[in-house]
Amino acid sequence: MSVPTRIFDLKAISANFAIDGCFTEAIPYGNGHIHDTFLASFMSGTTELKYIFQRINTNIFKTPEKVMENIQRVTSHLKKQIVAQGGDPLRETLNVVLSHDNRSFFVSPEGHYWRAYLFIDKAKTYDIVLDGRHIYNASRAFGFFQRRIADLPGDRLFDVLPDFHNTEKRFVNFTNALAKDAKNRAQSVKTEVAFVLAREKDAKILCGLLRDGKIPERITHNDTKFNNVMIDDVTGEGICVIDLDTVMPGLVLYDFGDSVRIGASTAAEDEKDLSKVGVDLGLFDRLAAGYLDAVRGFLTPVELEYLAFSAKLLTFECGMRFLTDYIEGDTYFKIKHPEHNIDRCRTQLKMVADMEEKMGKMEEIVEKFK
Ligand code: ADP
Ligand code: GN1
Ligand code: MG
Repeated sequence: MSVPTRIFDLKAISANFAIDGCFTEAIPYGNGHIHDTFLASFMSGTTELKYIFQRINTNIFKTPEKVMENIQRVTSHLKKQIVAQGGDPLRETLNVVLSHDNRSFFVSPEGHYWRAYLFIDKAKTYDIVLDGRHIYNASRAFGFFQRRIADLPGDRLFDVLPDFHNTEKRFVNFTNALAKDAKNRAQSVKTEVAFVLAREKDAKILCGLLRDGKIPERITHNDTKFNNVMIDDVTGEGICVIDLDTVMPGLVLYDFGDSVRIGASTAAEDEKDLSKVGVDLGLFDRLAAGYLDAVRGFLTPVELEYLAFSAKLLTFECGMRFLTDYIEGDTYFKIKHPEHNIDRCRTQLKMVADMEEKMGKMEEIVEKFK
Protein backbone atom coordinates (compact mmCIF):
# COMPACT_ATOMS: atom_id res chain seq x y z
CA MET A 1 0.00 0.00 0.00
CA SER A 2 1.37 3.42 -0.87
CA VAL A 3 0.92 5.01 2.55
CA PRO A 4 0.71 2.52 5.39
CA THR A 5 -2.17 2.94 7.81
CA ARG A 6 -0.51 3.73 11.10
CA ILE A 7 -1.60 4.75 14.50
CA PHE A 8 -0.25 8.15 15.43
CA ASP A 9 -0.26 9.69 18.88
CA LEU A 10 -2.88 12.32 18.13
CA LYS A 11 -3.02 13.37 21.76
CA ALA A 12 0.65 14.36 21.71
CA ILE A 13 0.41 15.93 18.26
CA SER A 14 -2.67 17.99 19.11
CA ALA A 15 -0.97 19.35 22.25
CA ASN A 16 1.09 21.51 19.89
CA PHE A 17 -1.93 23.38 18.53
CA ALA A 18 -3.90 26.26 20.02
CA ILE A 19 -6.88 24.16 21.14
CA ASP A 20 -8.60 25.04 24.37
CA GLY A 21 -9.81 21.64 25.57
CA CYS A 22 -8.77 18.20 26.82
CA PHE A 23 -8.15 15.53 24.18
CA THR A 24 -10.67 12.69 24.33
CA GLU A 25 -10.19 10.61 21.16
CA ALA A 26 -9.15 10.56 17.50
CA ILE A 27 -10.40 8.30 14.71
CA PRO A 28 -9.31 7.88 11.06
CA TYR A 29 -11.69 9.89 8.94
CA GLY A 30 -12.88 10.24 5.31
CA ASN A 31 -11.92 8.51 2.08
CA GLY A 32 -9.23 10.80 0.65
CA HIS A 33 -6.53 9.20 -1.50
CA ILE A 34 -3.68 11.41 -0.31
CA HIS A 35 -3.30 12.40 3.35
CA ASP A 36 -3.78 10.63 6.70
CA THR A 37 -6.92 12.31 8.05
CA PHE A 38 -8.30 12.07 11.61
CA LEU A 39 -11.27 13.48 13.45
CA ALA A 40 -10.12 14.48 16.95
CA SER A 41 -12.42 15.38 19.84
CA PHE A 42 -11.74 17.51 22.90
CA MET A 43 -13.78 18.57 25.93
CA SER A 44 -13.84 22.18 27.01
CA GLY A 45 -15.97 22.18 30.16
CA THR A 46 -19.14 20.44 29.00
CA THR A 47 -18.68 21.39 25.36
CA GLU A 48 -17.28 18.93 22.84
CA LEU A 49 -14.88 20.48 20.28
CA LYS A 50 -13.99 18.71 17.05
CA TYR A 51 -11.05 19.22 14.72
CA ILE A 52 -9.69 17.59 11.60
CA PHE A 53 -6.02 16.64 11.86
CA GLN A 54 -4.03 15.74 8.78
CA ARG A 55 -0.59 14.38 8.31
CA ILE A 56 0.39 16.00 5.03
CA ASN A 57 1.59 13.54 2.42
CA THR A 58 5.09 14.89 1.82
CA ASN A 59 5.91 12.18 -0.73
CA ILE A 60 3.52 14.10 -2.96
CA PHE A 61 3.67 17.62 -1.54
CA LYS A 62 7.42 18.21 -1.30
CA THR A 63 7.00 21.80 -0.12
CA PRO A 64 4.46 21.57 2.72
CA GLU A 65 5.33 25.07 3.99
CA LYS A 66 4.38 26.48 0.60
CA VAL A 67 1.17 24.42 0.54
CA MET A 68 0.18 25.94 3.87
CA GLU A 69 1.22 29.43 2.80
CA ASN A 70 -1.08 29.11 -0.24
CA ILE A 71 -3.91 27.76 1.93
CA GLN A 72 -3.54 30.58 4.45
CA ARG A 73 -3.72 33.20 1.71
CA VAL A 74 -6.66 31.54 0.00
CA THR A 75 -8.73 30.95 3.14
CA SER A 76 -8.08 34.49 4.47
CA HIS A 77 -9.28 35.92 1.17
CA LEU A 78 -12.33 33.64 1.07
CA LYS A 79 -13.24 34.62 4.63
CA LYS A 80 -13.38 38.30 3.68
CA GLN A 81 -15.61 37.53 0.71
CA ILE A 82 -17.90 35.26 2.73
CA VAL A 83 -18.31 37.88 5.48
CA ALA A 84 -18.98 40.60 2.90
CA GLN A 85 -21.68 38.38 1.37
CA GLY A 86 -23.28 37.72 4.78
CA GLY A 87 -22.12 34.08 5.04
CA ASP A 88 -20.62 32.10 7.93
CA PRO A 89 -16.80 32.15 7.67
CA LEU A 90 -16.46 29.29 10.16
CA ARG A 91 -18.47 26.92 7.98
CA GLU A 92 -18.08 28.13 4.42
CA THR A 93 -14.32 27.84 4.19
CA LEU A 94 -11.61 25.81 5.86
CA ASN A 95 -10.21 27.45 9.01
CA VAL A 96 -6.59 26.67 9.79
CA VAL A 97 -5.83 26.17 13.50
CA LEU A 98 -2.43 27.61 14.40
CA SER A 99 0.27 25.87 16.39
CA HIS A 100 1.49 27.32 19.69
CA ASP A 101 4.28 29.03 17.82
CA ASN A 102 1.76 30.65 15.44
CA ARG A 103 2.49 28.48 12.45
CA SER A 104 -0.05 26.79 10.21
CA PHE A 105 1.56 23.38 10.74
CA PHE A 106 3.59 21.45 13.26
CA VAL A 107 6.57 19.24 12.47
CA SER A 108 6.73 16.20 14.75
CA PRO A 109 10.05 14.82 16.04
CA GLU A 110 9.82 12.14 13.28
CA GLY A 111 9.65 14.94 10.69
CA HIS A 112 5.93 14.53 9.89
CA TYR A 113 4.03 17.67 8.91
CA TRP A 114 0.71 17.99 10.74
CA ARG A 115 -2.05 20.56 10.34
CA ALA A 116 -5.43 21.10 11.97
CA TYR A 117 -8.70 22.55 10.69
CA LEU A 118 -11.93 23.41 12.47
CA PHE A 119 -14.29 20.49 11.89
CA ILE A 120 -17.26 21.47 9.75
CA ASP A 121 -20.17 19.97 11.59
CA LYS A 122 -23.66 19.08 10.35
CA ALA A 123 -22.32 18.54 6.85
CA LYS A 124 -20.81 15.54 5.04
CA THR A 125 -18.88 14.53 1.98
CA TYR A 126 -20.19 11.76 -0.28
CA ASP A 127 -18.23 9.45 -2.54
CA ILE A 128 -21.21 8.88 -4.85
CA VAL A 129 -23.73 11.48 -5.95
CA LEU A 130 -27.16 10.71 -4.50
CA ASP A 131 -29.29 12.97 -6.67
CA GLY A 132 -29.32 15.86 -9.10
CA ARG A 133 -29.78 18.44 -6.38
CA HIS A 134 -26.61 17.37 -4.61
CA ILE A 135 -24.50 17.69 -7.73
CA TYR A 136 -26.14 20.97 -8.76
CA ASN A 137 -25.22 22.41 -5.35
CA ALA A 138 -21.69 20.97 -5.26
CA SER A 139 -20.98 22.20 -8.76
CA ARG A 140 -22.31 25.65 -7.94
CA ALA A 141 -20.00 25.69 -4.90
CA PHE A 142 -16.99 24.95 -7.13
CA GLY A 143 -18.10 27.73 -9.50
CA PHE A 144 -18.44 30.25 -6.65
CA PHE A 145 -15.07 29.14 -5.35
CA GLN A 146 -13.45 30.06 -8.68
CA ARG A 147 -15.15 33.44 -8.71
CA ARG A 148 -14.32 34.26 -5.12
CA ILE A 149 -10.67 33.40 -5.51
CA ALA A 150 -10.25 35.18 -8.85
CA ASP A 151 -9.17 38.50 -7.32
CA LEU A 152 -6.75 37.12 -4.73
CA PRO A 153 -4.30 39.98 -4.14
CA GLY A 154 -0.53 39.57 -4.15
CA ASP A 155 1.91 37.32 -5.93
CA ARG A 156 1.02 34.33 -8.09
CA LEU A 157 0.23 31.34 -5.84
CA PHE A 158 3.07 28.88 -5.47
CA ASP A 159 2.96 26.03 -7.99
CA VAL A 160 2.96 23.28 -5.33
CA LEU A 161 2.57 20.47 -7.88
CA PRO A 162 4.05 21.77 -11.14
CA ASP A 163 2.32 20.41 -14.27
CA PHE A 164 -0.37 18.78 -12.15
CA HIS A 165 -2.91 18.89 -14.99
CA ASN A 166 -0.44 19.06 -17.84
CA THR A 167 -2.02 16.10 -19.63
CA GLU A 168 0.66 16.21 -22.31
CA LYS A 169 3.39 15.62 -19.69
CA ARG A 170 1.23 13.05 -17.91
CA PHE A 171 1.06 11.17 -21.19
CA VAL A 172 4.87 11.17 -21.44
CA ASN A 173 5.11 9.96 -17.81
CA PHE A 174 2.72 7.18 -18.71
CA THR A 175 4.76 6.03 -21.72
CA ASN A 176 7.94 6.18 -19.62
CA ALA A 177 6.35 4.00 -16.94
CA LEU A 178 5.18 1.61 -19.63
CA ALA A 179 8.66 1.37 -21.19
CA LYS A 180 10.18 0.66 -17.78
CA ASP A 181 7.43 -1.71 -16.65
CA ALA A 182 9.15 -1.95 -13.27
CA LYS A 183 6.64 -4.43 -11.80
CA ASN A 184 6.08 -6.47 -14.93
CA ARG A 185 2.41 -5.54 -15.00
CA ALA A 186 2.03 -4.02 -18.49
CA GLN A 187 1.21 -7.36 -20.10
CA SER A 188 -1.81 -7.80 -17.81
CA VAL A 189 -3.34 -4.41 -18.73
CA LYS A 190 -2.88 -4.39 -22.50
CA THR A 191 -6.45 -3.29 -23.26
CA GLU A 192 -6.19 -0.26 -20.97
CA VAL A 193 -2.74 0.63 -22.32
CA ALA A 194 -4.02 0.50 -25.92
CA PHE A 195 -7.01 2.68 -25.01
CA VAL A 196 -4.73 5.35 -23.54
CA LEU A 197 -2.14 5.23 -26.34
CA ALA A 198 -4.89 5.75 -28.92
CA ARG A 199 -5.78 9.13 -27.39
CA GLU A 200 -2.42 10.92 -27.45
CA LYS A 201 -3.87 13.71 -29.61
CA ASP A 202 -6.52 14.59 -27.01
CA ALA A 203 -3.86 14.90 -24.32
CA LYS A 204 -2.38 17.95 -26.08
CA ILE A 205 -5.50 20.03 -26.62
CA LEU A 206 -5.88 22.13 -23.46
CA CYS A 207 -2.12 22.56 -23.07
CA GLY A 208 -2.06 23.84 -26.65
CA LEU A 209 -4.86 26.35 -26.03
CA LEU A 210 -3.02 27.71 -22.99
CA ARG A 211 0.30 27.89 -24.85
CA ASP A 212 -1.32 29.76 -27.73
CA GLY A 213 -2.91 32.28 -25.35
CA LYS A 214 -6.44 31.21 -26.33
CA ILE A 215 -7.52 30.52 -22.73
CA PRO A 216 -6.35 32.38 -19.62
CA GLU A 217 -4.50 31.03 -16.64
CA ARG A 218 -6.58 31.62 -13.50
CA ILE A 219 -6.55 30.45 -9.90
CA THR A 220 -8.25 27.08 -9.71
CA HIS A 221 -8.91 24.30 -7.21
CA ASN A 222 -7.52 21.48 -9.35
CA ASP A 223 -9.10 18.61 -7.37
CA THR A 224 -12.84 19.08 -7.77
CA LYS A 225 -14.05 15.62 -6.96
CA PHE A 226 -17.46 15.38 -5.36
CA ASN A 227 -16.07 14.37 -1.96
CA ASN A 228 -14.13 17.61 -1.78
CA VAL A 229 -17.33 19.60 -1.14
CA MET A 230 -19.12 19.42 2.20
CA ILE A 231 -22.87 19.06 1.73
CA ASP A 232 -24.97 20.63 4.49
CA ASP A 233 -27.06 17.97 6.32
CA VAL A 234 -30.12 20.21 6.52
CA THR A 235 -30.17 22.36 3.38
CA GLY A 236 -28.28 20.04 0.99
CA GLU A 237 -26.22 23.09 -0.09
CA GLY A 238 -22.56 22.71 -1.08
CA ILE A 239 -21.55 24.56 2.04
CA CYS A 240 -17.76 24.42 1.80
CA VAL A 241 -15.11 23.50 -0.76
CA ILE A 242 -12.32 21.61 1.03
CA ASP A 243 -9.02 19.90 0.14
CA LEU A 244 -7.28 23.12 -0.82
CA ASP A 245 -3.74 21.74 -1.23
CA THR A 246 -3.88 21.99 -4.98
CA VAL A 247 -5.30 25.52 -5.25
CA MET A 248 -2.82 27.15 -7.61
CA PRO A 249 -2.60 28.63 -11.10
CA GLY A 250 -4.61 26.53 -13.55
CA LEU A 251 -7.45 26.45 -16.06
CA VAL A 252 -11.14 26.64 -15.15
CA LEU A 253 -11.52 23.72 -17.53
CA TYR A 254 -9.44 21.54 -15.19
CA ASP A 255 -11.96 22.14 -12.42
CA PHE A 256 -15.08 21.69 -14.49
CA GLY A 257 -13.71 18.64 -16.31
CA ASP A 258 -12.45 16.91 -13.19
CA SER A 259 -15.78 17.40 -11.40
CA VAL A 260 -17.66 15.42 -14.06
CA ARG A 261 -15.89 12.06 -13.74
CA ILE A 262 -17.52 11.41 -10.37
CA GLY A 263 -20.22 14.09 -10.34
CA ALA A 264 -22.03 12.74 -13.39
CA SER A 265 -21.16 9.09 -12.87
CA THR A 266 -23.64 6.37 -12.15
CA ALA A 267 -21.13 4.36 -10.07
CA ALA A 268 -18.28 4.63 -7.60
CA GLU A 269 -14.78 5.46 -8.80
CA ASP A 270 -13.69 1.90 -7.99
CA GLU A 271 -16.80 -0.01 -9.13
CA LYS A 272 -15.78 -3.45 -10.42
CA ASP A 273 -18.92 -4.07 -12.45
CA LEU A 274 -18.27 -1.87 -15.47
CA SER A 275 -21.80 -2.37 -16.77
CA LYS A 276 -22.84 0.03 -14.01
CA VAL A 277 -20.39 2.74 -15.09
CA GLY A 278 -21.28 5.58 -17.44
CA VAL A 279 -22.14 9.25 -17.74
CA ASP A 280 -25.62 9.99 -16.52
CA LEU A 281 -26.82 12.83 -18.74
CA GLY A 282 -29.42 13.84 -16.14
CA LEU A 283 -26.64 14.34 -13.58
CA PHE A 284 -24.45 16.06 -16.16
CA ASP A 285 -27.34 18.45 -16.85
CA ARG A 286 -27.54 19.38 -13.14
CA LEU A 287 -23.75 19.62 -12.82
CA ALA A 288 -23.45 21.96 -15.81
CA ALA A 289 -26.42 24.04 -14.62
CA GLY A 290 -24.94 24.47 -11.12
CA TYR A 291 -21.51 25.44 -12.39
CA LEU A 292 -22.76 27.82 -15.06
CA ASP A 293 -25.25 29.45 -12.68
CA ALA A 294 -22.24 30.39 -10.55
CA VAL A 295 -19.84 31.49 -13.30
CA ARG A 296 -22.10 32.93 -16.00
CA GLY A 297 -20.47 36.06 -17.42
CA PHE A 298 -17.08 35.07 -15.99
CA LEU A 299 -15.90 32.55 -18.59
CA THR A 300 -14.58 33.45 -22.05
CA PRO A 301 -16.24 32.03 -25.19
CA VAL A 302 -13.32 29.62 -25.73
CA GLU A 303 -13.54 28.33 -22.16
CA LEU A 304 -17.27 27.74 -22.67
CA GLU A 305 -16.62 25.98 -25.97
CA TYR A 306 -14.33 23.40 -24.32
CA LEU A 307 -16.37 22.60 -21.20
CA ALA A 308 -17.83 19.33 -22.48
CA PHE A 309 -14.48 18.26 -23.94
CA SER A 310 -12.72 19.05 -20.65
CA ALA A 311 -14.93 16.45 -18.92
CA LYS A 312 -13.63 13.78 -21.26
CA LEU A 313 -10.02 14.98 -21.08
CA LEU A 314 -9.80 15.22 -17.29
CA THR A 315 -11.46 11.82 -16.89
CA PHE A 316 -8.95 10.42 -19.37
CA GLU A 317 -6.10 12.08 -17.46
CA CYS A 318 -7.25 10.56 -14.18
CA GLY A 319 -7.65 7.09 -15.73
CA MET A 320 -4.14 7.41 -17.19
CA ARG A 321 -2.78 8.45 -13.77
CA PHE A 322 -4.33 5.39 -12.08
CA LEU A 323 -2.91 3.18 -14.84
CA THR A 324 0.55 4.76 -14.51
CA ASP A 325 0.47 4.24 -10.75
CA TYR A 326 -0.60 0.62 -11.20
CA ILE A 327 2.24 -0.01 -13.67
CA GLU A 328 4.74 1.72 -11.37
CA GLY A 329 3.68 -0.42 -8.40
CA ASP A 330 1.15 1.79 -6.52
CA THR A 331 3.47 4.46 -5.21
CA TYR A 332 1.17 7.51 -5.42
CA PHE A 333 -2.49 6.91 -4.56
CA LYS A 334 -3.55 5.20 -1.34
CA ILE A 335 -4.98 1.80 -2.19
CA LYS A 336 -7.11 -0.57 -0.13
CA HIS A 337 -6.32 -3.73 -2.12
CA PRO A 338 -3.78 -4.71 -4.80
CA GLU A 339 -6.18 -4.20 -7.75
CA HIS A 340 -7.49 -0.87 -6.54
CA ASN A 341 -5.66 1.38 -9.00
CA ILE A 342 -6.50 -0.77 -12.01
CA ASP A 343 -10.16 -0.96 -10.92
CA ARG A 344 -10.21 2.84 -10.70
CA CYS A 345 -8.48 3.11 -14.06
CA ARG A 346 -11.12 0.91 -15.70
CA THR A 347 -14.05 2.99 -14.45
CA GLN A 348 -12.41 6.17 -15.69
CA LEU A 349 -11.70 4.72 -19.14
CA LYS A 350 -15.25 3.36 -19.35
CA MET A 351 -16.49 6.87 -18.53
CA VAL A 352 -14.30 8.28 -21.33
CA ALA A 353 -15.70 5.77 -23.84
CA ASP A 354 -19.25 6.64 -22.78
CA MET A 355 -18.54 10.37 -23.00
CA GLU A 356 -17.17 9.91 -26.51
CA GLU A 357 -20.53 8.42 -27.50
CA LYS A 358 -22.51 11.11 -25.72
CA MET A 359 -20.32 14.14 -26.52
CA GLY A 360 -22.93 15.69 -28.82
CA LYS A 361 -25.56 15.53 -26.07
CA MET A 362 -23.12 16.86 -23.46
CA GLU A 363 -22.37 19.83 -25.72
CA GLU A 364 -26.10 20.51 -26.16
CA ILE A 365 -26.52 20.52 -22.38
CA VAL A 366 -23.70 23.04 -21.89
CA GLU A 367 -25.18 25.17 -24.66
CA LYS A 368 -28.53 25.32 -22.79
CA PHE A 369 -26.99 26.92 -19.69
CA LYS A 370 -24.33 29.22 -21.21
P1 ADP B 1 -7.40 14.01 0.78
O1 ADP B 1 -6.51 15.02 0.10
O2 ADP B 1 -6.66 12.84 1.29
O3 ADP B 1 -8.57 13.70 -0.08
P2 ADP B 1 -9.17 15.78 2.29
O4 ADP B 1 -8.59 17.10 2.71
O5 ADP B 1 -10.09 15.79 1.14
O6 ADP B 1 -7.95 14.76 2.10
O7 ADP B 1 -9.90 15.16 3.56
C1 ADP B 1 -10.40 13.83 3.56
C2 ADP B 1 -11.84 13.82 4.06
O8 ADP B 1 -11.88 14.38 5.41
C3 ADP B 1 -12.82 14.71 3.27
O9 ADP B 1 -13.35 14.02 2.17
C4 ADP B 1 -13.86 15.04 4.32
O10 ADP B 1 -14.80 13.98 4.45
C5 ADP B 1 -13.06 15.12 5.61
N1 ADP B 1 -12.70 16.53 5.96
C6 ADP B 1 -11.60 17.21 5.57
N2 ADP B 1 -11.58 18.45 6.10
C7 ADP B 1 -12.71 18.56 6.85
C8 ADP B 1 -13.26 19.59 7.71
N3 ADP B 1 -12.64 20.76 7.90
N4 ADP B 1 -14.43 19.34 8.35
C9 ADP B 1 -15.06 18.14 8.19
N5 ADP B 1 -14.59 17.13 7.43
C10 ADP B 1 -13.44 17.33 6.76
C1 GN1 C 1 -6.71 12.51 -5.31
O1 GN1 C 1 -7.01 14.08 -2.56
P1 GN1 C 1 -8.17 13.44 -3.24
O2 GN1 C 1 -8.46 12.05 -2.79
O3 GN1 C 1 -9.35 14.38 -3.18
C2 GN1 C 1 -5.81 13.30 -6.25
C3 GN1 C 1 -6.64 13.85 -7.42
C4 GN1 C 1 -7.30 12.70 -8.16
C5 GN1 C 1 -8.14 11.90 -7.17
C6 GN1 C 1 -8.71 10.67 -7.82
C7 GN1 C 1 -3.26 15.72 -4.91
O4 GN1 C 1 -7.72 13.38 -4.80
O5 GN1 C 1 -5.81 14.57 -8.33
O6 GN1 C 1 -8.11 13.18 -9.20
O7 GN1 C 1 -7.35 11.47 -6.03
N1 GN1 C 1 -5.16 14.39 -5.55
C8 GN1 C 1 -3.84 14.61 -5.72
O8 GN1 C 1 -9.74 10.18 -7.04
O9 GN1 C 1 -3.14 13.96 -6.49
MG1 MG D 1 -10.08 14.95 -0.77
